[in-house]
Amino acid sequence: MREHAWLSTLLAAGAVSSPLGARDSGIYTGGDLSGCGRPANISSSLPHLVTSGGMVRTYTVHLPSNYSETQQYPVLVGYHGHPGIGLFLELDSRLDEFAPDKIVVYPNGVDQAWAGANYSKATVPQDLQFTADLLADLRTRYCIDSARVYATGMSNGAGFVGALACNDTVGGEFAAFAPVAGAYYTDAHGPDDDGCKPARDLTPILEFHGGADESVLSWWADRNGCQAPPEQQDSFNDTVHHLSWTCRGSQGVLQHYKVDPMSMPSRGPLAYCNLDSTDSSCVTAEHVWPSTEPNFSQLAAGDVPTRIQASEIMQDFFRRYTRPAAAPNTKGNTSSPVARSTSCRVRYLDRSFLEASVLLLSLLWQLN
Ligand SMILES: *[C@@H]1O[C@H](CO)[C@@H](O)[C@H](O)[C@H]1NC(C)=O
Ligand SMILES: *[C@@H]1O[C@H](CO)[C@@H](O)[C@H](O)[C@H]1NC(C)=O
Ligand SMILES: *[C@@H]1O[C@H](CO)[C@@H](O)[C@H](O)[C@H]1NC(C)=O
Ligand SMILES: *[C@@H]1O[C@H](CO)[C@@H](O)[C@H](O)[C@H]1NC(C)=O
Ligand SMILES: *[C@@H]1O[C@H](CO)[C@@H](O)[C@H](O)[C@H]1NC(C)=O
Ligand SMILES: *[C@@H]1O[C@H](CO)[C@@H](O)[C@H](O)[C@H]1NC(C)=O
Ligand SMILES: CC(=O)N[C@H]1CO[C@H](CO)[C@@H](O)[C@@H]1O
Repeated sequence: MREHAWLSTLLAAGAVSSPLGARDSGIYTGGDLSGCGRPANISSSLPHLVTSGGMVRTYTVHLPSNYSETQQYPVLVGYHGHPGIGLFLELDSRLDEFAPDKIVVYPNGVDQAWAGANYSKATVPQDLQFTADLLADLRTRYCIDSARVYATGMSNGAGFVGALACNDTVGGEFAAFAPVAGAYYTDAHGPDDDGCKPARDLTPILEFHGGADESVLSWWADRNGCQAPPEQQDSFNDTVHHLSWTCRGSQGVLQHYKVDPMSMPSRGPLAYCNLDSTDSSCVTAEHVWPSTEPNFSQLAAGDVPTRIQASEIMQDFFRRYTRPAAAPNTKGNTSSPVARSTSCRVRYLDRSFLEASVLLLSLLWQLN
């Protein structure tokens, strides 16, 4: 298609600017632009199928409501928790509503899990490769700003976001990471472990947790060359703690929101806590997606809403980061391109069938 090649050339030359503003010369402008100029069906939420590592993998996509194939959009990939599917994270986090400017992607793990845990069916290299294949597939379908690709995830999915942040090839495709209530199975051996090879000297990470083991954070502080101690702000009557590190001269590259865990409130899990409430049973969030309205992960955990809205806070964090062009990394060579699976074939499934099954699954999941 000549028209499309012409558009790609224009975009590559920067003649058509990103909807989010101009770029600095030090910013990554590579990435496949073949999806630019290709009209997309905005109302379709059909899952995309990608063959990766010999398996057929799936992901769903939410386009901005005013998506235009001549503009490049940032991407947010959200990894669900276990047991779960992308739709659960979508319902729980409402990321596409909190990130209306981004193409929001919900991939599905193998057997409702992401790699790293002892129950995971896929291996870490398989799920990393799936992420690489997913991004490659996405770039051929939609007009992507490859300098603004972000990752978030919940619990087991957040643990996998940690594995991504530790990867110097496909991990390097991401500008920033925001894991929520992560179970970090793969990053478990300290800051100098060979298994963690971040793509760049600075890895922007915003992490949310109730009462987590904070060693992984201190390792990232070490890897990012952050100053100790971090700045700490306590709010909501000292129940929400925000830690922010300055790393290699850059403020807030590593941030942490800790919402104090509380015992199960006597009023029961369905109670709705008013944000202005002074009732201390209204602060919780051990292993949930922090949101100010009750959501599924909170209900499932017998929890109540939190004072903070993770889906919103992470957008402000992502907005600050763009993938740098070069990777002045002392730890590894990041200039090598991300490999794609050799057999990358894509198909569609019938939407109504899938949606019905997914709805049924989500109902079963809630009853669990
Ligand atoms: C777009 O997707 C919707 C929902 O899947 C479908 O009903 C509609 O026919 C599609 N439109 C086009 C032009 O493909
Ligand atoms: C598209 O929608 C987003 C989110 O609502 C808005 O911020 C942006 O300005 C819109 N862009 C255009 C070109 O209308
Ligand atoms: C998986 O690991 C958890 C601890 O993280 C442990 O409690 C559980 O027994 C393990 N399960 C298997 C099947 O190894
Ligand atoms: C990073 O992920 C790729 C898969 O895209 C894999 O081939 C490579 O071994 C991983 N690197 C590390 C350090 O884990
Ligand atoms: C703050 O916490 C203290 C101690 O738990 C409690 O006495 C006080 O009422 C709380 N104040 C507000 C505004 O929640
Ligand atoms: C980094 O990788 C690229 C592509 O594989 C290679 O051309 C280059 O020589 C490597 N650089 C270093 C410093 O190893
Ligand atoms: C972020 C957020 O508030 N998410 C949702 C949690 O789930 C409930 C039930 O669907 C929604 O009402 C919330 O908006």
